[in-house]
Amino acid sequence: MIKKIIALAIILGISVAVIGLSFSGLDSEEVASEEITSDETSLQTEEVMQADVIIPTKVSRPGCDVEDVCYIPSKIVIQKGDSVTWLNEDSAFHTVTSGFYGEPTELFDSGYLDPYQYYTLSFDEIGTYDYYCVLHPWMFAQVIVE
Ligand SMILES: [Cu+2]
Repeated sequence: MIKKIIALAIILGISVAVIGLSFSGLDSEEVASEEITSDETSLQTEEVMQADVIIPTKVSRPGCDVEDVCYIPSKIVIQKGDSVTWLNEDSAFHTVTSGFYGEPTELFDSGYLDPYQYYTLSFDEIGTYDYYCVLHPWMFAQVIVE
C-alpha cells in the first residue's frame, strides 16, 4: 500500500514536471515572437530615419525657393564615399537631377519620384553637385562632398 502511494506520488510529480515544462515552452515561444515583432518595428523606424534630404509638401508651387526649403537641407555636406538618400514627402512627383534647370549635367537623375519614394546615390568624388527638379524650375539644392 505504501509502495503504491509512493509510486503514485512519483507519477504525479513527473506529470506536474512535464506540464510545467510544456508551459515554460509556450512562454519562451511567446517571448520569441514578441522579439521578432519589435525587430520589425525598429527596421521600419530605421528606414524612415535613413532619409538625409526631404522633399517637403507643397514645393510644386513656387515659393519654397524664397526660404531655400525646396529640398531640406538645401545644402548637405558628406564625406567622399558616403551616400545621400532623398525622400519625397510631397503628394506630387519630383526629381533629383544633376545640374541646373535647362542645363542638366547628366551625372545623375532620379526620374520621377512618387510620393514617399526614396532615391539613394553614393558620391565617390569630392566636389559640389548642384541638382534640381525637372518639373519645378524653382527647386534646386546642393550636395557637397568633402
Ligand atoms: Cu519638383
